[in-house]
Amino acid sequence: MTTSAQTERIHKALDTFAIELPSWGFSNTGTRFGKFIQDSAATTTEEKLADAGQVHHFTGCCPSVATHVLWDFPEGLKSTSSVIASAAKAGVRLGAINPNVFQDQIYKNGSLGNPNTKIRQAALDHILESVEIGKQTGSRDVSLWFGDGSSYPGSQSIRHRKQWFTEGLKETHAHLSPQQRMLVEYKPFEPYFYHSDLGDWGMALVLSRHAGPQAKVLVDTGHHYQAQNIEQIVAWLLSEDMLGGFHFNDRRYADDDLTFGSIDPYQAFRIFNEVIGFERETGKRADIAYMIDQSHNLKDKTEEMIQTATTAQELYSKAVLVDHEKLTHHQLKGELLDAEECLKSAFSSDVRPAIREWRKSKGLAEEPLQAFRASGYTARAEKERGAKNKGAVASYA
Ligand code: PSV
Ligand code: MN
Repeated sequence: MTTSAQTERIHKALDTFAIELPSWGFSNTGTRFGKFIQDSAATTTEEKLADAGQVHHFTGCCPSVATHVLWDFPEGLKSTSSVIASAAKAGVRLGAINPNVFQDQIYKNGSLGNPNTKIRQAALDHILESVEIGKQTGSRDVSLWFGDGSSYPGSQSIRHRKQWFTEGLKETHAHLSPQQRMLVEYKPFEPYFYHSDLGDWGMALVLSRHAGPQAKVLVDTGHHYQAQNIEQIVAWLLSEDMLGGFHFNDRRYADDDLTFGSIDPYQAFRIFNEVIGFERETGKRADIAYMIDQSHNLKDKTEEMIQTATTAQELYSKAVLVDHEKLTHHQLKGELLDAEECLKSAFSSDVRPAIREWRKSKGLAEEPLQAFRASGYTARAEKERGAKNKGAVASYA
């Protein structure tokens, strides 16, 4: 149990803690070996937003949804008003807009890093259309991930591609409204396996700085090598005012898209601890978009998002309990063991009763997952969408 002062601290923190859902986490997706179809999975953008609305309805902490332009705005800018209407109907707003410059056939050798000028231009046109979509949806962030890279040494000029990326991202920045930001995401490998143009946070940082002041780095927790210290990257980006957002998920081998906090919850806690420590020390709120980037093939999708959002609330609440004054004192005195224990005691606190109380005070169910299950939503979705999803299997086979 937490003390009443601790409970109060958690409640205050939860009042402002929001985490964005990915639209792509609600439809049937798979691995390159196949898909396991769920009858209740969303089959349209409207259904994806409706499911996201359920997650927000039961957790109270997921008011916005990130979309992927190619998957959610099939007619680009022309689709905007209908997607906005579907979001409003579902009780959520549209969050980060994600252009897709990795899927079309033309992108075999990359997008903004492609040696072919025309393909670079096609990628830029799509990104600029996404910027315009963002203006219409009132989304603050255009979230950029590039699959660009190469799989064979010598097959591409790493330096030329860096230059082309610099130019493309500068041009993108020039089209942002003063309210917009562009978030630049990095990933060490996949879909290419020799070099990735934006392979790590240093590359994303350099390119963001060249692009302009509204460009910030996005840290996807799954996009690191096995032993990398992610909280250190977070601390450095924060101190440079260059951290724009997170894509939360967990990983064991590569970019596994496992449930956030399911493999290494202590790491997720340490990441939150860096953010909260920074905020307390500077007295200002870190301007960060917390987003989930997971797409589950095995667990029920809506249930899984509820599980992820509530896990994030728990890990964030634990980090809120770190006594930073005490921690700094131990650090300055060189009291290593006490400093470490200070972190560990916050991590091992049971924050669940305090979170349940917070939910009660907001008129939410104390156990969102149970309440969602009891609502019968999944059974209704199975009935309404089952045939469409089964049809998709037939066409897939
Ligand atoms: C790429 O692995 C990534 O993390 C990017 O954020 C994409 O937008 C997302 O996954 C979905 O493909
Ligand atoms: Mn991501």
